[in-house]
Amino acid sequence: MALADVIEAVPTDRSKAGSGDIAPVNIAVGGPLADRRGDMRRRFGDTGFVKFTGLGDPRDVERVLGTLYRLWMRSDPDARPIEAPIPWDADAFHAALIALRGNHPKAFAKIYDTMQISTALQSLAIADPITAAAAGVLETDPDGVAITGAMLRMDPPDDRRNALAWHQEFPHYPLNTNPADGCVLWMPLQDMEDASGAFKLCLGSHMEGVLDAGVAHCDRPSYYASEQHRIPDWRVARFEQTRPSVEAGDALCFAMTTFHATGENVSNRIRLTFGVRFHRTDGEGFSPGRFRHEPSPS
Ligand SMILES: O=C(O)CCC(=O)C(=O)O
Repeated sequence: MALADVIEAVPTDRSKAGSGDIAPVNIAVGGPLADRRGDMRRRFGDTGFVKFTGLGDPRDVERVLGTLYRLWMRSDPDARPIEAPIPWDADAFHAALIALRGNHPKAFAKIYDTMQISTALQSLAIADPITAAAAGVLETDPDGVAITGAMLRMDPPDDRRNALAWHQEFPHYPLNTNPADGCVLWMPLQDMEDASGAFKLCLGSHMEGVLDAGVAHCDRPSYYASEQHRIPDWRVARFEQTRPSVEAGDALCFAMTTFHATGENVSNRIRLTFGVRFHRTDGEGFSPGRFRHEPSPS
């Protein structure tokens, strides 16, 4: 089944739309997806997400942060060893990364890009408890899932360039034509409270189906900015929002259709979060596809 078959052009109530909203907003509610709403509710409940406490092994998390520190030492012309029991947890390390991003954006981007494909990050993504948790939510076994987009986000304070606006995950990773056959596992690498940019979700929004606004309206102004598939404010406003409290190593597993967004980081530290997408490989219309290499700026 092709992507176009998943996104059905069903007229929707646009009475709440404000001026400036993007034009066509359709939602997959009928046809083949109607049969899949049962999968969606059974796997993601009424809220659209499941919380796991203490899922990430602290040693795996340390390995990711240690790799980040090591890359910084190697890449920042101003780097000096940080004298602290855990250097990558020191405010001075966060301050140095924030300064590097401002003074040497290409060096920062290369650290960021390297982290994404580092063995430390990839190992975290396929760590047994994480794979088992996601496979369990998707009602299969760990060998019945594949991953895409294992990612470390590094969001500096007050960053609006990379903060993700309200979106669904489906348009970024449309591998399963049944969106209930995929999920996102998101985990902060530090304790996360409102000031440090708690994760935002819209309760129950996963039952909306796939919004074609998200698929059609991609926005990525530069290499340094995140790709955005924004959901219009009027549609977000129809849902109650939540910001689950999470500590380092806790995880949220949510549906590919759940509306979610980056919280505002008003702390003085970089917001370090991990995410990975899981896909059932046995579903109808599963399309793994191939991913292209886009060179880092030099
Ligand atoms: O952690 C975040 O800021 C948001 C991550 C996210 O929305 C995503 O990976 O889709």
